Amino acid sequence: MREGLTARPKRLPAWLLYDEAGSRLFDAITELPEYYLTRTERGILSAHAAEMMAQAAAGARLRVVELGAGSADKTRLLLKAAVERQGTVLYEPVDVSASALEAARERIEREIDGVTVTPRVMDYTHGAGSRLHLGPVDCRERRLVVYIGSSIGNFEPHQAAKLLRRVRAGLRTGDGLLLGVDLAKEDSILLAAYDDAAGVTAAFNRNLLVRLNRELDAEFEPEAFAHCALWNAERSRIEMHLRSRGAQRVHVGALGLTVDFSAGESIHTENSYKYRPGQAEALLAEAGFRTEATWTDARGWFAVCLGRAV
Ligand code: AVI
Repeated sequence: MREGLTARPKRLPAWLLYDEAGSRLFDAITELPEYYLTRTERGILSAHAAEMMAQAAAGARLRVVELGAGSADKTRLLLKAAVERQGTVLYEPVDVSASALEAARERIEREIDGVTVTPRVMDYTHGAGSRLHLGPVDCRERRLVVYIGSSIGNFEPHQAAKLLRRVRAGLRTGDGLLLGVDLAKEDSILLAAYDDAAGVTAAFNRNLLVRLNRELDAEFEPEAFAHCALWNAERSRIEMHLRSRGAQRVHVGALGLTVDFSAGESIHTENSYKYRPGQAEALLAEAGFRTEATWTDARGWFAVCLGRAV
């Protein structure tokens, strides 16, 4: 935090957005009319789940791992398709939140017969080592890692490549990766999705300051910062910032730090990369996956790619 608040321009890591209140606000974002991502991806999964599972299985039994599973809402479509194909399926959701995993386990086992859930509490983004430890797998099974929701878009391109290489290193040749990416599109659609009329995304962004006040004894006045979403066309990303409405000085007690803001100065809080045609496939190739299929919606706003570990 000290590094980010004393940097020029100022920045804070996006993971800070997801405390309990932030996670609730993010869930609310996924339901907003402007936030097309969740419903578009759900539409793609719902239309193609059976085909996705058949292609990923390639004649074997599948075991499904999900990174950043959260409530695993959309994944249920895939699990249902897997159960229809092979009768039963083992589902291994990975998330940092034990409570979210437990809720997902309870709901999935109650609602879908044939799914056994074995949750893993793990921070897959910061794990030590060069490979993701996914545990042993039956030699007659193939693993399918599901990484959907455009979460990969919140990583810088080099970090995204590194993460997928770690995933690949944890898999065997022939295993699969199902990756959901948001695609570049008209600015007005992107900007509305990250600056909604009801102000939910603004509250989500400002909640980061509320968290710093609580956890680091900081004295931010959240309303003294404006939520700002920008489209950076050159880098193909939406940026979220908190822009100081005026000149102000903020004390951060736990750091013994005083931070000065000039009017209009901002803290960069998140990037959300939007992929151009062929970029997701290139990222997969760089990480050791051959793209076998890419499914999109009719408007071409979102894509789900199936990569095969080679
Ligand atoms: C979690 N992630 C995919 C969201 C996104 O769209 O980049 C986070 C988010 N930030 C603002 N709105 C949603």
